[in-house]
Amino acid sequence: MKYAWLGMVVFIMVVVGNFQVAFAAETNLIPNSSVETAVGRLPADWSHAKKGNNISVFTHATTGHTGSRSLLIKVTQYVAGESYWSFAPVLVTPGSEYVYSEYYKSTMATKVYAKIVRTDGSELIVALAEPAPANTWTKLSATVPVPSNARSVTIVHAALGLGTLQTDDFSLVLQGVVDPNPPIATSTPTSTPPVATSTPTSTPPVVNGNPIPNPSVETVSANPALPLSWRSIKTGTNNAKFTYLTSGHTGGRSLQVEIGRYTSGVAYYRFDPVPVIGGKTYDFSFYHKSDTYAEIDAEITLDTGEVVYQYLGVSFPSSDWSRFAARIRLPENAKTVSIYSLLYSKGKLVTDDYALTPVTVVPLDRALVSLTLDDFFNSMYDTVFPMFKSHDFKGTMYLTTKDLGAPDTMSPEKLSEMHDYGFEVGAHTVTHAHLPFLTPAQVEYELAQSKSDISTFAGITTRNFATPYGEYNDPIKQQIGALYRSHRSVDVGYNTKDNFDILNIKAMSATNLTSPETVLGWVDDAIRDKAWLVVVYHDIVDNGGTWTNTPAHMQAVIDGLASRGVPVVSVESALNEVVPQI
Ligand SMILES: [Ca+2]
Ligand SMILES: [Zn+2]
Repeated sequence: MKYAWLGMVVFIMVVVGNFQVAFAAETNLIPNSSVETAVGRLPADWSHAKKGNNISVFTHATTGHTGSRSLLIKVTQYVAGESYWSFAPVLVTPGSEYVYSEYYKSTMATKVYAKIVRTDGSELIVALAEPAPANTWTKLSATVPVPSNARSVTIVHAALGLGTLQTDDFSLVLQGVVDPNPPIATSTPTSTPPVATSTPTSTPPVVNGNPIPNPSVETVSANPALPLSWRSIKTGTNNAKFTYLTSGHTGGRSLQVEIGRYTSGVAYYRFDPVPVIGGKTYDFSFYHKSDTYAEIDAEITLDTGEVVYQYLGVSFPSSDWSRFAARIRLPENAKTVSIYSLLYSKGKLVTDDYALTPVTVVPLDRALVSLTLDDFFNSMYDTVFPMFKSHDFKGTMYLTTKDLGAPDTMSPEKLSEMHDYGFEVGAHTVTHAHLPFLTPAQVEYELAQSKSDISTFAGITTRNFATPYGEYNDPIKQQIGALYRSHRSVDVGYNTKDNFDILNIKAMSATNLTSPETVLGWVDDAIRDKAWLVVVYHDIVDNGGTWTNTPAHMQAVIDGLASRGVPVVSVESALNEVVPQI
């Protein structure tokens, strides 16, 4: 739903010289190469994989470059890692060279590499390309050097950020047999630097331990249209306008990016990269006013000179100043970082008061886990309740109240039975609205009416709230705070003493691709760090969509929690334990 692509891509070219073309066999080795053949919900001979902290949805799509099927990856939350489809590895001629090609469309940074398994079973990764995003079917070709000890190969086109990647019509054809003593493959990184409208002349001093230069943009550079140590950047086709405003969140200056016509690309201000400590966790924040979404990304330069990007989240529209905050764990060999908020649609974004500070995680007295269930489903009573009861676990349901009392849904008696047992009932608006787009009065209605709906329906008083889609801003947080004890967002993370915000409880969201092992991995992280883990679930059914999990998944998570002996409590109970520690 929300994504952008990065205009700057570092291309790595693997060059192998001096090969000798022996045979030009035309056989395409890739099985089911146009992915037209399906086995159930999956393409025959293909599998998908997800690594790292992201939520990726894999689909055997019913449109294609040719034929009527293709492979689709949609990344809906991204912190780190990659996701990809790959064909079952094929045997290759050792000491040879193949040509790989495919058609793709993508809206995010991606990379293509060969995974070669050697005769001794070890694996070799060969980078092939970092193709630019493309909104129409685009052909990609790369040469795949196959060493003399190779046995099999598969090719991976990996999604590396928020957005979609669609691929089709794959081909892998033997090109020739390489000279038995080829020169060593060389990697030549060549970067395309963004176009800067000016180059700042000197670096202002560090303010209060915050390494971001000129963080409140009060110091003007030699170019009066830009603050010292900042640049404005625009990529793609749009009419982004950059304005160095003479008003601010603090002081008298701030930065405005405005796009009136938008086809593609991004627009943003960025501060000159600052030195950081590799492997360290930092908190990043800034203040913004905006009428649309902006994506926050970190650009990290490693000691190898390589540049990597990390997604930090989305800032939601806010007519008043609102604070965006995110936590970032840097790679071990990170050297410098710059972080920016990308405008990637029509709209206006004003920012000010940037801060980056090293984090020391301060543990709670003990780990806690809260399983929360959003929206309103019969499975809450029919499926989840018995599982919780068998281990005396308690949880929290955040109900969207327009569905309360609909035919064939949970009765007031059943809801009361869960509540009497200790299942917390929280609110989740009346209509599941995108709150940042509503007027304060409309927000007030969604907050207050859902509370009174639950009271009317089952006589239950709600104390805690979760925003639909996790969309909020500071004024909405204040409105929530006036009516509720807490707000659960879907900002990714765990809750510890150092980052605890009762009006922004961080959470980990489960989709139908989240395995019980992944959830229990989050639990183990929370136990290790003595953190409060909040997991977001929706409907618990078999054969559901993205935002569902199976009863078997839930049972495995419950069993895993029971065997770990970690307390599984409602949000309200967790707050009762955590708040006095803060
Ligand atoms: Ca300022
Ligand atoms: Zn919801």
